[in-house]
Amino acid sequence: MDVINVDYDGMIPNNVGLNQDIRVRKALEKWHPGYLDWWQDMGPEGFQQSLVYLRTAVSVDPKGWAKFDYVRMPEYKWGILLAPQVEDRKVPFGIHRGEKAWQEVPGEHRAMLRRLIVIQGDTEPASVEQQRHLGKTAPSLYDMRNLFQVNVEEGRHLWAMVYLLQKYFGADGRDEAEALLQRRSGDPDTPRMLGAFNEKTPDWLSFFMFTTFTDRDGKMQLEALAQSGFDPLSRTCRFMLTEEAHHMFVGETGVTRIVERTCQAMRDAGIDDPYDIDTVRRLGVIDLPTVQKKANLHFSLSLDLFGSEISTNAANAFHAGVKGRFREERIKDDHQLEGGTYPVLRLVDGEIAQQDVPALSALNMRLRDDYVTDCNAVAGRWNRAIEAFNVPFQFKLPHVAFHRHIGEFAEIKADPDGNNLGDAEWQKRQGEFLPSDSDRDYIEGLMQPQYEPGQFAGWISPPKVGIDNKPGDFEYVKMA
Ligand code: BYC
Repeated sequence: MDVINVDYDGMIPNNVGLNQDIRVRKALEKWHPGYLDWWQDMGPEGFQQSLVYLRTAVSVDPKGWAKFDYVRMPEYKWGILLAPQVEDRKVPFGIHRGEKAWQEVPGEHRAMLRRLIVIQGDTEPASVEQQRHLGKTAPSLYDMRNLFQVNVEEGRHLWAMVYLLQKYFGADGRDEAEALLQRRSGDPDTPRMLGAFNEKTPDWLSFFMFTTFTDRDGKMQLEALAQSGFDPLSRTCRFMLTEEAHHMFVGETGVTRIVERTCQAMRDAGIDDPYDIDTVRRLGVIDLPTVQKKANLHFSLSLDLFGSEISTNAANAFHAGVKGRFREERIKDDHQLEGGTYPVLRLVDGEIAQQDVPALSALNMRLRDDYVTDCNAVAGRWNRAIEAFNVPFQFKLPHVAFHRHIGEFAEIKADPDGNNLGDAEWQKRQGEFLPSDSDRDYIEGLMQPQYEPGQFAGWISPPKVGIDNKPGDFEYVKMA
């Protein structure tokens, strides 16, 4: 078996030797039609017959893993790709630290591993479902192509988790793989598992915020799972991270382009005050305070995805060697955390206070802290784009207590600075911090499609470079 180049002979491209693994191949071939039905029902609405200039993974070699070509989405080659095996890999943390990494699921950690793989798997189709209407309002063919690229790759990430379930978890795994095709984002009876994946992605600013903040949670969770002592999970997540980078690029640069367009329009019209919202909106661009509100919403929803600050689940997963920390190998400690402490923000007598708690129970908080650092760097880059236009406005990520539904701060109603407002004050003022109905209506009104090659909707700037270095007027999507 060639672990670098992908076998394209069978129905399912893979570098895991599926042709020799008849049981798993048959199970996946049986799952495939249900997946395609799901894609037709819940994948991008319209455009299924359009030719989209997509990248497909053809290798797991970091130097040249993808090829670009026109593809109809239902014919995309969703494959199963694992990063190459690291010879003699050891469990990097927890009670089993230093033992040989597991090639099979250890019986005592089976339920925990299955739960983590199912949760990870559930988010992938959920995001496709959330984004399925957006093609109809794409601000350009370039953006439409990026949306569909993200969608097909999230579909591939579902395949990646389903492979693990089918290969390593027997009948339970098969049932879970089926259930992943049954749940639906936002459905009151059969919702997706995590909160943020049941929210709407109603417009393109939301899409860019989602790919900035929620895909970045994906990055952190995948990094933590890539450390796993269960080697197939580690290898799967390592390769998924390669694709995830583009999703975050789409999000961050999407917001940058919106911000630049707004600043440019303000400059051209001689408007200095970014808070003069009505005047800015008359230019047909998205005012910066509204962009901030969307950031507040998507950042806070994404913080919930880290679970509770103090978590026995997370402690157990680390202790067992199943889920590690962000860049575990770069951390200088005993990698077992039996004695240490970690500072956690908590709600103590109604006040937000920092407390040292056992490090093992604070792992969700720690991963979230690493995430917040990463997000602050993004906000810094957006601010530099604003500074280039001398517009007096700076984005600021809200306090971690703001608008939370999970963990220490779920009970309080804090403003973006972390002041507890109480219910009545929050009801009165939430429209200052989160998109209001009129903000949403305004943005929705802007969402008119622009399908001419090289043309962009008036509220967003063109990108600096094309995908795969294509010229500005490249036809990224050929409509059917
Ligand atoms: N919503 O100890 P706790 C991505 C539940 S995104 C609903 O606080 P734990 C992507 C929890 O299940 C990354 N329920 O938390 C991005 C538990 O319930 P049970 C996806 C929640 O377990 C964009 C209870 O509360 N991957 O890839 O330490 C596009 C107490 O749990 C939530 C992963 O998340 C919530 N937000 O941590 C596409 C990695 N939070 O079981 C894709 C796998 C907690 O007691 N998952 N609960 O009934 C995990 O590592 C952990 O399960 C979590 C939660 C981080 C999610």
